[in-house]
Amino acid sequence: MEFEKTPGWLDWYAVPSAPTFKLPAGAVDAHCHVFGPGAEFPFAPERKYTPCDASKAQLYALRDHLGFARNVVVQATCHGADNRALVDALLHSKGRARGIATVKRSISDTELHDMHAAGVRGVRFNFVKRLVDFTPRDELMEIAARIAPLGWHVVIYFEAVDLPELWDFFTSLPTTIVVDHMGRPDVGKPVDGPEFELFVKFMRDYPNVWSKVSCPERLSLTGPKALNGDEYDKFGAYRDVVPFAKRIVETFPERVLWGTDWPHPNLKDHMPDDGLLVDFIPHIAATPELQRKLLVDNPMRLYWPEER
Ligand code: 0GY
Repeated sequence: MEFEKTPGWLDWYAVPSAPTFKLPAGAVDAHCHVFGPGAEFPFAPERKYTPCDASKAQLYALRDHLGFARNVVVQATCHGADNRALVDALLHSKGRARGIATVKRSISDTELHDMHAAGVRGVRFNFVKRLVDFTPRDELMEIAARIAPLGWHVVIYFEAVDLPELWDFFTSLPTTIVVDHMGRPDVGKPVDGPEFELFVKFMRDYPNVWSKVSCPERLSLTGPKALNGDEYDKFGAYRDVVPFAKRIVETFPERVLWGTDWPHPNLKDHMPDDGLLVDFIPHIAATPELQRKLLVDNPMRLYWPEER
């Protein structure tokens, strides 16, 4: 099937720089996606955007280029609850990728077990209104109860302003919870202001809550430009996100994950250089110990516990 990209779509960056920061051995890119290819794995009819293709081979080439050892591939909303592209990527990873799926309550136990065998370890509940239609809470709770016995967890994606309304639902989930991109803080607000404090309280009061400290390119208001105005300067990019991510890494070092978010869906003003994103890591995890927890120990504990 031929698909036409959403007008204004930004394609992923084909020639990322080699990072200056050397990732620790065994590092995991714990948030990335595959898109199609659409001709092989058609995008879902209910999708809110149509992306460019981004195949498993291209994802694994990026993994090797940047120096990662493993990936956690997260079902993108453009594939709805059709997890075939995700499962195919996992099955061709030689055990070096795990997955987060999107499922409906109609999923059978056999399908869940087949996905587990392929490497799926969780489901994603998405509350970002521009990406998905509303799913009733009772359906999500039923899914959470079905996946809990498999040892899976729930990944949640929401925006900071919606946390108060979602609080009761999130805090009643029975599994480990992984929050995408720190719950999308508004980094124009103070890092110790009420909005981000509520997110910190969420992690502090609920030890089953983890966070990805990813996506500076999505959260930043100052963008990739350095203070001196140089585009893609390795020392100035996305500086307004640093205090937020650093605070989470330093307060909850055992419960943080990091990912590239390749191929970066729905960015509007620039496409990041993935090498530059890797060079951002030491700004938010300043010591080798914090870096090892963020990039190796934590994702291994969650996604490959049998190998530790
Ligand atoms: C991300 C962010 C976005 C999109 C999706 O599944 C998706 O479509 O997650 C977004 O548009 O903010 O983490 O990939």
